[in-house]
Amino acid sequence: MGQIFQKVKNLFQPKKIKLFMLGIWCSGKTTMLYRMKLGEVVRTIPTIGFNVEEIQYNDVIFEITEAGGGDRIYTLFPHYMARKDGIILIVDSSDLDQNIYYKELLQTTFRKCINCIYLNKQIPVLILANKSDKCKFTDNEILQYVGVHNIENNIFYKIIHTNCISGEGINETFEWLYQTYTNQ
Ligand SMILES: Nc1nc2c(ncn2[C@@H]2O[C@H](COP(=O)(O)OP(=O)(O)OP(=O)(O)O)[C@@H](O)[C@H]2O)c(=O)[nH]1
Ligand SMILES: [Mg+2]
Repeated sequence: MGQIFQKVKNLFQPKKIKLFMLGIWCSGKTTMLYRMKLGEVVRTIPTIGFNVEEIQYNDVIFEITEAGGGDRIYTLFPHYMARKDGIILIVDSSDLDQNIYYKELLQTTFRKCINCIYLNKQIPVLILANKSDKCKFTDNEILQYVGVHNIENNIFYKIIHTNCISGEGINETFEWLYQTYTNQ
């Protein structure tokens, strides 16, 4: 009886999807998180550690974990992937840092995070080409930069241009996430 009651209760509860937000410092992760949560632009300081927010869109709750961009905690990120359903990867499309150390760190962390998500299917990855108001790179350059070619078989991805200040791309972001996680 208790089990049946639980199952019926679950039917009426919003589905919860857990996402990890990855990106180098200053790419706009915190700004994006609160733009999505509050619909407004907040003043940010560099994130030390993590921000976690639940954001409801239609009948789905997205729990988004934003991780600070300091390079010393990158090695921790794969350990947070076990119960995640996908990744939002944010890139500052106005400034792809060509420093080889940081580029490789991002690519390696991205690859490791994907390898640590245990889903029996290709992992959804939403790549946000943020700061589209100052974008200087093509989609191909952005995909090369994040190293999509290293893990192409393990993921299915979409690239969306976003501007946290004007709100461009935010609706498309929600719609893609919603369609991706409800059509499965
Ligand atoms: N022009 C422009 N600036 C943006 C946009 N999104 C964020 N910013 C600015 O980028 C700066 C860094 O934003 P944060 O959200 O703090 O970046 P972060 O990725 O969380 O940084 P860390 O926590 O240090 O890793 C802030 O000054 C934001 O106002 C955007 O779409 N366009
Ligand atoms: Mg931050």
